[in-house]
Amino acid sequence: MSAPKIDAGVSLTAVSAHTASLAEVLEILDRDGGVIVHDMLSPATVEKLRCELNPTSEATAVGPKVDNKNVNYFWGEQTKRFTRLAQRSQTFVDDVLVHPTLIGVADALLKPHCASYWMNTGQMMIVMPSGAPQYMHRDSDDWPSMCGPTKPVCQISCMFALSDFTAENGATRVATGSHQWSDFSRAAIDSEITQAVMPAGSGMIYTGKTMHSAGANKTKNEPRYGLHMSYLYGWLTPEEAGCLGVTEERAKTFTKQQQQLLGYRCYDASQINGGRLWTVDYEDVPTGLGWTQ
Ligand SMILES: O=C(O)CCC(=O)C(=O)O
Repeated sequence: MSAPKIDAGVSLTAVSAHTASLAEVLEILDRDGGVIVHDMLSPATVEKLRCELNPTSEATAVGPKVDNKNVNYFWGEQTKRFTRLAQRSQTFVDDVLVHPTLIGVADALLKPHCASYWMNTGQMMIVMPSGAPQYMHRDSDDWPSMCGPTKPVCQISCMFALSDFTAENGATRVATGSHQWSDFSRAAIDSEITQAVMPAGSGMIYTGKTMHSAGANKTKNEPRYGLHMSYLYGWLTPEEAGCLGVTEERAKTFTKQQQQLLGYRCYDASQINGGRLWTVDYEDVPTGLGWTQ
């Protein structure tokens, strides 16, 4: 099935995880730089994630965490953020980290350039009432020499809605088509920006080259619960030190794929004429650490 035949424009196209093929998702992503996929998570899964992460959501303070004005503004003075989701939520490990739609997209777009990819970060982004809009950016700006009009996509992201995302409560803003601009130094103008308005359980999948930001939360009492999940080439340094955020004891219970994504496996490019990275005593991580199982 091919993507709905609408002209590429400002608005994001939405499809259903129940009916959309991977080819359709990839076609829209390639055209617009972002695609909303409804029902990626069931209501029960959203509820479990919210419950498992709630103690940390409650305990996390809003706003600045470092002594740098720009970083604090970027993170959001009224935004609660925390990572280590694989340590804090089994549902994250089972239903988000290895979500089949995301793995399908990451396999298609990242695997041609790496032997394996890993988690860039899994991050709660809770924009609290009166939160200001974040400035527009590209996630791949973190690796400047990898972010430009002619560069391949080195990162794939998804913003999951764990509460309804509305225009008022800070739904992610997206400059559709910005992944294909010939000039990455130019700013987006208002008429080029839309918002990922979507019900809880949906995800907005976007590339590291797509300009976007958190929207303003203009409500008085409605936090916007977003869960960001992203993947990165296995030979680039991720934003989050995934394996340091999860105890070895817990990581041993995960599947090989989950371990790989969290940095509990080495990056092995020996089959494609590359080397082995992220080893322990020259061994794959579990062997080097002396795991018996
Ligand atoms: O919260 C959002 O909607 C987007 C946040 C974001 O893009 C970021 O923090 O990098």
